Amino acid sequence: MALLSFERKYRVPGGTLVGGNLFDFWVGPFYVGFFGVTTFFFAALGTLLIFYGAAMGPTWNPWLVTINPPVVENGLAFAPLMQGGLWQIITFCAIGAFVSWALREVEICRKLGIGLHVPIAFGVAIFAYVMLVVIRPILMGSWGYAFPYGIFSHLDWVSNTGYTYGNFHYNPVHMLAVTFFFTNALALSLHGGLILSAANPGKGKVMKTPDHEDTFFRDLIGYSVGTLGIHRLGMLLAMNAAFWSAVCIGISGTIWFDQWVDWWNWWLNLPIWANVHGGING
Ligand code: 07D
Ligand code: 07D
Ligand code: U10
Repeated sequence: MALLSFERKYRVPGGTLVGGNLFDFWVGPFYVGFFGVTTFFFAALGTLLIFYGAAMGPTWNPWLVTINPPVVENGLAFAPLMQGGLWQIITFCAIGAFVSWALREVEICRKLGIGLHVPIAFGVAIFAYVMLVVIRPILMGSWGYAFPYGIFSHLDWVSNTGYTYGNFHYNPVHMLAVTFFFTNALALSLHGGLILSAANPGKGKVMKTPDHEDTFFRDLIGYSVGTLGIHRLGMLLAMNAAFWSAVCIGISGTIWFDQWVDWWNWWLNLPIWANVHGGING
C-alpha cells in the first residue's frame, strides 16, 4: 500500500493514554499527543539550559562545552545553579523527555494495534541512563558520581570511573554486556546480509524467498533460527546489552569497591587447588 493511502487508513483517532482527543493530531509527519507536548517541553527546556550553561562557561567549542554535576561533597542535596544545579534540572528534563518519548511510542503502538516491543526496548536504554545519573549516585550518596553533560567530559568520566576500579575489563558483568554488544553487531550483519542477498539480487534477477534464507543457514551451520526468530533474537541481544551495561556500572561502587581483578580471587580460592602446594594458600 502506498505510504499516503496507508496513512489515511491508519491515522485514526484514539489509543491515547492521557488527554483524550485533546492533542490527538499530527504536525506534518509527527504524531503529537499529550506526550509529544511533554517531550517538546522537556527537550526544549533542557536544550535551552545547556545553551545557558555554555553561555556562562569558558568556551563555545562544542567538544569542550560541559555541564557538570555538583561536587561529591554536595551529597544528595540541591546545588546552586552554577555549581551543579543546572545539571540537576537538565537531568530532570532529560528523564522527562525520554519517558515522554517512550509513552508517545506506546500511544502510537496502541493506535496501530501493534505490540509494545519498541517502547519496551527503549525503556531498557532509559534504565541504563537512569542507572548512571540517578540510581547509582543515590546508592553512593552523591550526585557527584554521575556523568557530566559534555562530549569530551563524559568520555573523561568513563575513563576515570573505569580506572577507579583498576582495569574495568575485569568486571564480569562488563564482559557480559560487551559480549552482548558484539553478538548484536554480528547478528545484525548476518541478518542484513542474508536479507539483501535474497531480497535484492540485482537487476533482472528473481528475488528469492525465506526458504532460501532458511536453507542457507541450514547448509552452513545445520540450523536456522527462522525469519521471526532472528528478530526475537535481535531484540533479546540488544536489550541484554543495555541491561547488563546498567548492571555492570550499578554494582561498581555500591556492592563492589575494590579493583575488579580482585573479584576473580574466588577462582584461586576454590578448595580444589587453594590449599595445594603452589596454590594461593599453599
Ligand atoms: C547513532 C542515534 C543518534 C544519536 C546521537 C547522539 C547528543 C549529545 C549534547 C553536547 C548511538 C546525539 C548526541 C544529543 C549532544 C551535548 C550536551 C546512537 C545513535 C548521534 N552518550 N559515549 C557518544 C551520549 C554515555 C561513550 C556520541 C548520550 C555514558 C563513549 C554522542 C548519552 C557512557 C563514546 C554520545 C551518553 C558513554 C560515546 C555518539 C546519554 C556509557 C564514544 C553516540 C543520554 C554508555 C562516542 C565523543 C551514538 C563519541 C560517544 C551521546 C552516555 C560512553 C555524543 C546522549 C556516560 C566511550 N556518546 N556515553 O552514536 O564519539 O550512540 O564521543 O546517556 O566514543 Mg556517550
Ligand atoms: C546509557 C544511553 C541511553 C540513551 C538514551 C537516549 C537523546 C536524544 C536526539 C538524535 C547504555 C538519549 C537520546 C539525548 C538525541 C536526537 C535528535 C546506553 C545509554 C536514554 N567498554 N565502561 C560500557 C566497552 C572500557 C566503563 C557499556 C567496550 C575500559 C564505564 C558497554 C570496551 C574502561 C562504563 C561498554 C570498553 C571502561 C562502561 C556502554 C573496549 C575505561 C559505563 C554501553 C572494547 C578506561 C558503561 C551503563 C551502554 C555502562 C560502560 C563497552 C572499555 C569503563 C558495555 C566494548 C576498560 C565506567 N562499556 N570501559 O551502557 O555500563 O549503553 O553504562 O575496550 O558506565 Mg566499558
Ligand atoms: C526500522 C525498521 C523498519 C523500518 C524502519 C525502521 C527500525 C523493517 C519499514 C526505522 C529506521 C531508520 C529510519 C533508519 C535510521 C535510524 C537510525 C540510525 C536511528 C537514529 C535516528 C536518528 C538519529 C533520527 C533522530 C530524529 C528524531 C528523533 C526526530 C527529531 C524530531 C523532532 C525534533 C520533533 C519531535 C516530535 C515531537 C516532540 C512530538 C510532536 C511535536 C512537534 C511536531 C513540535 C510542535 C509542538 C507542539 C505542537 C506542542 C506544543 C509545545 C508546547 C506547548 C511546549 C512549549 C514549551 C516550550 C519550552 C516552548 O525495523 O522495518 O522500515 O524505517
